[in-house]
Amino acid sequence: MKKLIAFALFLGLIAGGLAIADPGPNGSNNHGLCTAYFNGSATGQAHKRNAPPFVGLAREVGNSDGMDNDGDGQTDEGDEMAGPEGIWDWCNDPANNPKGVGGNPDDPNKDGDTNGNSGGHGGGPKK
Ligand SMILES: [Ca+2]
Ligand SMILES: [Ca+2]
Ligand SMILES: [Ca+2]
Repeated sequence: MKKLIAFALFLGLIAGGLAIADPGPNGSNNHGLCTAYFNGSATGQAHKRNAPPFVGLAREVGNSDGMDNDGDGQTDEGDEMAGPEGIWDWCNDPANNPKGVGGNPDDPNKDGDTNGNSGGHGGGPKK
């Protein structure tokens, strides 16, 4: 219960900062979003990922990752959402999140393929 309350407060902090239209990463909250996304129980993570700030994060990543996330033949066309692996990569890119993912995050790339959408990009970090 304490965790739930803490999480609700945390979400409130995020939402309070950008109550208007487009929740999601805005530069100043990238670290908090990334940290919250990858911490907590599996159930908790699944729940919070439906919350607007995290949906916004998935959209932001999905529409800027150069991949056809929804498999419709167009890339980054505006309605794509990235899965945890893509978001993990984004959150670990210093250009997006210099502080990295805080807490004790679960690396989706090390825990098997949990969402089945990683076909085609399993080659590890590119650079
Ligand atoms: Ca994309
Ligand atoms: Ca697409
Ligand atoms: Ca599409």
